Amino acid sequence: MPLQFVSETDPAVAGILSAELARQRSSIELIASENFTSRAVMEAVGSVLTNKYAEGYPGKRYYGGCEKVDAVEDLARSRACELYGCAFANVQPHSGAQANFGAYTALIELGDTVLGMSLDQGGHLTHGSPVNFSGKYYRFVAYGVDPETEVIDYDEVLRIAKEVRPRLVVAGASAYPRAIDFERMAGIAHEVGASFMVDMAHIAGLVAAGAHQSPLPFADLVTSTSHKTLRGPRGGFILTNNEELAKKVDRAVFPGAQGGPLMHAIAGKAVAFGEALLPEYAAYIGRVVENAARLGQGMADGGLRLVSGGTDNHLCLVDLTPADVTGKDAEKVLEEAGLTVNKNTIPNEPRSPFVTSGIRVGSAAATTRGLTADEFYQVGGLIAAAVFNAGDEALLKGVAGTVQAITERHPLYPEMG
Ligand code: DSN
Repeated sequence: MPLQFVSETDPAVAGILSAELARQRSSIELIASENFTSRAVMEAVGSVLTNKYAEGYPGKRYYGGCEKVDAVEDLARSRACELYGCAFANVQPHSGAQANFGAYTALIELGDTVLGMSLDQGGHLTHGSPVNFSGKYYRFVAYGVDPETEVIDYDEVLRIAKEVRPRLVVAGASAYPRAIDFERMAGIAHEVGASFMVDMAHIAGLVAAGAHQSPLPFADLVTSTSHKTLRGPRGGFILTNNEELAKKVDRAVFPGAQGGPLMHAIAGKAVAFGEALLPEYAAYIGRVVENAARLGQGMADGGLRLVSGGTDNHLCLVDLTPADVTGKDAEKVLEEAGLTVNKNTIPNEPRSPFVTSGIRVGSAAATTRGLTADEFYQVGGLIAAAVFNAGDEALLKGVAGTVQAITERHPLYPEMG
């Protein structure tokens, strides 16, 4: 469907929207935190619910006229609970960062000690980075990965936990290609008398489909985004089985951290949770995991090194050292060839986060688009060829041509015109 209204009233914005659709269509999206939502999710997000104020929760609002948005928030909450097998859900956080803000507020006091994975070893900004509220309001102590194996060393996490006696242990990552043993992490937290929280944002789709151990049986609170592997609209949510904590979470999100919820986004979350409950979704996630492995194999066969030697989930972290190119330069070269990735630090990173020695690539979005396992392997080879030959214009032109042919085989949102 073409842009019917905005192209009439605001050609400047319409032009940008059309150009972004063209960009998404003409490139292979490999940013591990992105995906392509269904048109149904987009319809919900672009609906009349954007007009409604609904501070509060279903049945307890500060505004009139909320019965319809109550119904959609109830639907989103109950579907989230069904999907993840838990008792309580708060679907109001505007983002993953807001979800983590709410979870910390519910679990701990300002200044408390928290153990979280360091950003430069695969963690997240909101897990204690000094430039983020988490690092400013709480005393975060970091764990990382073993320098040799590049996977989490749980004995080391326990050692640090015993030393610093945190009030809270946080598990979850944004650039970690391996499965995380949530049961083990919970055991560490409990051994030192700490609460345990999991930020499952990256792997929320894998957990929903049973392709990764669920954190729900082990964590006091689980936070997530809805737009990564889960394939919903942009936004966050918080899950728990603990009724007392659920009440604290509700107060922490509203009025603690946010005002009016984004009811159009909550409607989009309801649609996405409903889609993730279907058998087709589990099949999709199965392909995401297989395709990430094939993508990794293609890059490794092309001479690149995969951090930790491979992947168990939807992403690979790639050490570019063998190609003697920085993450920053690789991101640019690959973008020019139609392959969208992000530069990323690798464990024991010698360069700054603005330069880096690695890239992070994920399979969720291109799997939605329909790329096959063989095409993912081929794309892995193209990445390696491009970064090893970053100055070879003719070769890069060839890579761009192959990328274009793949994108043409898998039209994106063809009905959008
Ligand atoms: N910035 C997101 C990512 O790319 O992983 C996490 O919030």
